[in-house]
Amino acid sequence: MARPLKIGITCYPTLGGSGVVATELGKLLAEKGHEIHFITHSIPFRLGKFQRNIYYHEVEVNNYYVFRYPPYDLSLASKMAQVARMQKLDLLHVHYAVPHAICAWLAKQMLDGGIKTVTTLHGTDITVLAQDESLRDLIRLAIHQSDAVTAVSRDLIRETRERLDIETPINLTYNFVDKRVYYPRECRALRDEYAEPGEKVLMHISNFRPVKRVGDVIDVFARVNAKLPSRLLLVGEGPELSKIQWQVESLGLEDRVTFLGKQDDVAQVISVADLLLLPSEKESFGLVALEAMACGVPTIGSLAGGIPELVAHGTTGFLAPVGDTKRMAEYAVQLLSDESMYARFREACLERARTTFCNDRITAEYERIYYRVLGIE
Ligand code: GMT
Repeated sequence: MARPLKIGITCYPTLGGSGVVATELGKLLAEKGHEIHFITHSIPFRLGKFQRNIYYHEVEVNNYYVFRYPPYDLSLASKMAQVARMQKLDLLHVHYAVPHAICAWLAKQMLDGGIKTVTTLHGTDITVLAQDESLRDLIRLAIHQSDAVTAVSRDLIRETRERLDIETPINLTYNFVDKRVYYPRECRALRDEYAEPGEKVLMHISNFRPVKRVGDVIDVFARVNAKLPSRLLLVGEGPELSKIQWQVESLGLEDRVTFLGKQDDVAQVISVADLLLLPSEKESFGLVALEAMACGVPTIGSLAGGIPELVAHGTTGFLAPVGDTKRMAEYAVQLLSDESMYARFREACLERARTTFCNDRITAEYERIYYRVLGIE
C-alpha cells in the first residue's frame, strides 16, 4: 500500500444511511492504517467503541448575539481548516454536497488550496435540494470545486447530470456493509416472540418520511396476510408514524403488526425477517435493502432510483412500479410460497452482498480515489 493517509470525514452524524456509510468507511480505513478525523457536530452514532486511528472533532456553533441564526456552516468550515492544519490532513471526504462540500471548499480557501476534497453524493442533496432554485447554483459550485465526486448509484449520477447540467466526472461508488457485522444471525428465540411457527415475517425499516411510502408497506402486508398468515415488523420512527398506526388500526391489523421503534442492532433485527419491503417513491441506493441482502433476506420493492441496481429483480428480490402494491404483494406471496425459490433467492442475496457490495472492494475504491486526487500512485 502507498503511504497511510490522514483523512477528515464530515457527514450527518446522527441519522440516515449516509451517516452510517461515512462512519463505517472511516472505521474500515482506520483498520487499514489510515488516520481518520471525524469533523461533525456530534459523535457519529455508529462509531461505537474506541478504535485506534480514529479521532473526533466536535463542531461548536458560535452563538454570538448579533447572529439571528447561529452559522453552523461557517463554524464547520473553520473547524475543517483548523483540524486540517493542526493534524496535517491530506484530504477532506465529505458526505452530502450541502453544506458539507461547500464548507470543505471554504476550508480549502482558508488553507490556500493546501488540501484536497472528495464529495460523496447520497441522494436527497440532488433529488430534493437541487430542485430548489436558491440552492442549485450552490450545489453545482460544490460539485465543481471538489477534487473528486462520487455517487452511490448510476441513477444518482444520471439525475445529478440532468438536474444540474454538469459534465464533471462522477465516480460510481456503491454503498457497502461490513460482512463481519451483516450476516444471517441466529434468531430463532427472537422470531418466536413475534410470530407463530408457520407464519411469515415481513419487515420495513426506515425514517418514516413520506418518500418511503410506508402506507404502501401496510397495503402490501394486508394483501400478503390475506393469503399467507404473516406478521409485519416496523422498525424506525418519523413523521408518518402516527398516520401509519391509524392505518394499521383501521384495517384491524393491530395484532399482526408490531412497531419496534428505532433499533441499533439492525443485522440482528433483519435476520428475523423473511422479506424486506421497500416501496419508496425515491431511493438513490436503499442501504437497508443491502443490509437485508447481506443477512440473506430478499427485498420486495419499487422500481425507483437506484433500487434496481441493488436488488436484482427475479434473483435477490422483486421490483414493481412505485405504488403498485398489488404486484408487490403477488411477488411476495409467490416467493414466500415456494421453498426452493426462496432458498435460491437467499443464496443469491448472500453471494451478491459478498461480491458486488463487499466492504473490502468499496473501501479499496475510495482509497484509489484518494490516492488519485493526491497524485500518489
Ligand atoms: O432519505 C433517507 O433515507 C436518508 C438519506 C441519508 O441521508 O442517509 O438516504 C440517502 O442516502 C443513503 C445512503 O447513501 C441511501 O441509501 C438512500 O437511498 C438515500 N435516500 C434517498 O435517496 C431518499
